[in-house]
Amino acid sequence: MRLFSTLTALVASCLVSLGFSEETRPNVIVIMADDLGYGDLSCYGATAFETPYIDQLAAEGIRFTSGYCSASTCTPTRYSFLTGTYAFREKGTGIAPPSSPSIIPAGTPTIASMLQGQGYNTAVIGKWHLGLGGPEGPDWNGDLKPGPLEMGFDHCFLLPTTNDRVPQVYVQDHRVLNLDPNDPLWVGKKKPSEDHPTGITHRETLKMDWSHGHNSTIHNGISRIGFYTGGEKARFRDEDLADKWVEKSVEFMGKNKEEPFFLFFASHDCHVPRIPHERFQGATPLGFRADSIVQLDWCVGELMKAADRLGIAENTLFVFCSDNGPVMDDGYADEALEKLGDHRAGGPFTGGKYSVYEGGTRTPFITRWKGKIAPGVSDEIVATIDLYHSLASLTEAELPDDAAKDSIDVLGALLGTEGAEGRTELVQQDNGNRGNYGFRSGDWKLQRHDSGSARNVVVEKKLANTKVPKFQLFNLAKDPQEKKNLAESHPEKMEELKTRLNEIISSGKTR
Ligand code: NG6
Ligand code: CA
Repeated sequence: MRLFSTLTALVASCLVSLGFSEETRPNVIVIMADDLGYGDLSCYGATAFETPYIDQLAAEGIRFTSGYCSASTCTPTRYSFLTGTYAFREKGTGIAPPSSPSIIPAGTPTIASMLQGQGYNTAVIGKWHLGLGGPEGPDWNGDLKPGPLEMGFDHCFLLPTTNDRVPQVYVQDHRVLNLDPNDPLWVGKKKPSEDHPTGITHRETLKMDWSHGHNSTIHNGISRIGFYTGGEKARFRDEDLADKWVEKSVEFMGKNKEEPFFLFFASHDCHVPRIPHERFQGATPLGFRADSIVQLDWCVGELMKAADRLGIAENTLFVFCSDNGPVMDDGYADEALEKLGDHRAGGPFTGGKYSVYEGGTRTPFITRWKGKIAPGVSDEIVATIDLYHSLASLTEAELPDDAAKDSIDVLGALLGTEGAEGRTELVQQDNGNRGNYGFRSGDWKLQRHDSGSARNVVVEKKLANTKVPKFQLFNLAKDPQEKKNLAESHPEKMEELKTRLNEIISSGKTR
């Protein structure tokens, strides 16, 4: 009898712990697109091409109309997503150069280390662009430390910077993959020899011409930012990146299907140089930019299918987001502008990449957790920076006082819990070194342009700086395009938001 009741208790406790595991320790896959705008998916209104898999994800989950990334360039958004702290609080968090040291110091608490502490197996696969190595920068032929493994990831498989920057090699955990020690990799800022071919000296050999910058070392017929030599066997083809991210991710999911895992799937689509795999080239009438979005959609589909196949779809929370808004000509002549037609990559919003207008940071944002999240559309304000605190809340992790300084627990909004609210306010930034801010408070939006100009205000044009007043005030409910500056007609609102933004910047913390 005693044995029986002990057994019953054991079975019951197993069931409880199974329930616990499913409720509070789902697998988490964060898919971050690169330079994808609010209007770039058919579920967000695009009609010039289709994104059926992401549309399916949205239809089975929640599609947010006020989902944001923290910045309108890549490095500060990724910094804030991982650390839960606004990037403008830390110097050196702007767009990272090819040989940048690790921007996040080893041992910094991150969303990955928090989940690791909760028993998750963690991996980042895809674009990193947060620097590697100590103050001297990356030791490309040695151990690339610190990097993701020193800030909470058990495993990484990376494009070290962004693919328009050298070098075109994969980094697996601490090493450049397939590097032949007899052919060391050299990366530098200056031309290594007089006869080193560049986008300037060998322009006629390029398979895609550059339009600004991007005219240094040539690899795979494309000239890049920065110089490098060697590492021939380690180099990849741009066309194969997306396939590789999927292959490595599906492998990671399969290996870890019995334990909870956290996968940060950092796609490079649709950043320049836009070189989708041959099978996606011409998939749309819009050129390689939209073809790359179709390729991204395929990747998302492969991850969804893998989750189904592995039987983990009901125990996996998918989050789909972007790292900044759209841009057309970002340095290569890929006809993104010429073939754009009526497509509006920023959706109804003004501005895109590099800008603090809504188009710079208001981007696609989708959550799906089959059987847990009731499908729908949400107008709650949520941001990539909030995933840290929200997932800590989900997995019942304690946040150290000095970590995740600006991450707000919006778990209820992310899961669509009845009555749950998102953020009440959010700071948007551009690249961090220009000192331009957007500040959304409810339906109000303050723009503060310390630099005196706004970049790329109309995303359908070539990049340019437009002079704007230092402060502008808009009512997003009535004027989502931020066209009617209410600074003069609403001086009190203006002062209130200016004061609050100052307070947020100087207080060092909003959590
Ligand atoms: C800019 C590059 C742009 C892009 C961007 C970073 C030039 C002229 N422009 O400096 O092409 O690489 O940096 O993009 O070099 S991000 O999405 O990774 O932030
Ligand atoms: Ca980006």
